[in-house]
Amino acid sequence: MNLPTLGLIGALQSSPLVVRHPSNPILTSEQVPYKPALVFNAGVTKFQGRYVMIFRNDYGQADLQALSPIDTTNLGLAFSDDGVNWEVKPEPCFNIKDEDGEIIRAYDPRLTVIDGSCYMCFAIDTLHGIRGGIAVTEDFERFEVISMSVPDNRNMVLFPEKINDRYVRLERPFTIYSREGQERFDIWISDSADLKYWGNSDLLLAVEQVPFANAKLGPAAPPIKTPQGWLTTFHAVDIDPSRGKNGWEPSWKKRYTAGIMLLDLDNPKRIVGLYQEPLIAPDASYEREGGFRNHVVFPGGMILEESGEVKIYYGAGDTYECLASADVYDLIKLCLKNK
Ligand code: BMA
Repeated sequence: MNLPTLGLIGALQSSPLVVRHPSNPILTSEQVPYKPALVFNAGVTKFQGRYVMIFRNDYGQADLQALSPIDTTNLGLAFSDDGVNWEVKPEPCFNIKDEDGEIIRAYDPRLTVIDGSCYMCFAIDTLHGIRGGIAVTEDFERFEVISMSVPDNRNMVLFPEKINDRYVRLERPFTIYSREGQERFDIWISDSADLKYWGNSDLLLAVEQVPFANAKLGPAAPPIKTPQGWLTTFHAVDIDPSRGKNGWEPSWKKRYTAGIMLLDLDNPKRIVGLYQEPLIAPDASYEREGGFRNHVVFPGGMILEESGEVKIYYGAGDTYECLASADVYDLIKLCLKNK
């Protein structure tokens, strides 16, 4: 059987059930006390009574007014009492050891609290490929790296508790040769007894199953538990060759949207429902224009509040960190809409 050819996607809009925060962007480079920076793609969770954020902070000769290279990346640390107003710590966190000079940078963190410890999944560019890592911290000063995948893999997220006595993660390997050199990347699911050795891997969601993608998918924020299932976002990418210049780069033909799906509580390899349209499409001004890469929304954190509000944190245009909210039952209804 051959995979279908995927066509152009056309105009997309966010669901009206998602409300962007009026203070967006909620974190920008101006709030960061170190290098000139792009601030985006943060992992966010609640830990020991406070909101904590680890954000990606690209820097170099970066200048929002000019087309200039971004040399490298820090992971910045910020805390908040309300999830909206953030205090950035004076120094970046997570300076990963690099005894053999292999590591280029760590980026796109995702945070999950399991049994009272905070786990961070991250992507890491190395001289020999892109790897997905998992580290654990109690204080955001010391991190212990517990697991590193083989290349190429990234966008790992952990479920917040064991399921049938196994830790579970979503991940996104990059299968270039078998996909005829195209970016046709899917979401996979694996489990582990100890968070270090991963296996029982299966395809969870293929790009052909998502009507608003024609290129690649990836896990977005770590899943949250609801009575109806694990609610989880993913990013979906479509390419349109006519897009041309679209941000700082000479040519950027991709659009990143956020989708949402519900996975079975006992068997998260089963998709209970998938909303057939994007949950968030890049339609706010700060997602569409003026950024490093325009038309990008990239969620990395999702928090379920006691009120039923779901806070969704996302990078916008690879330049800012933003926040949108929705009601948890509205999100579940979207996932179950065509059932
Ligand atoms: C992906 C990753 C993300 C980034 C996105 C859009 O491949 O690099 O960090 O936000 O592209 O540029």
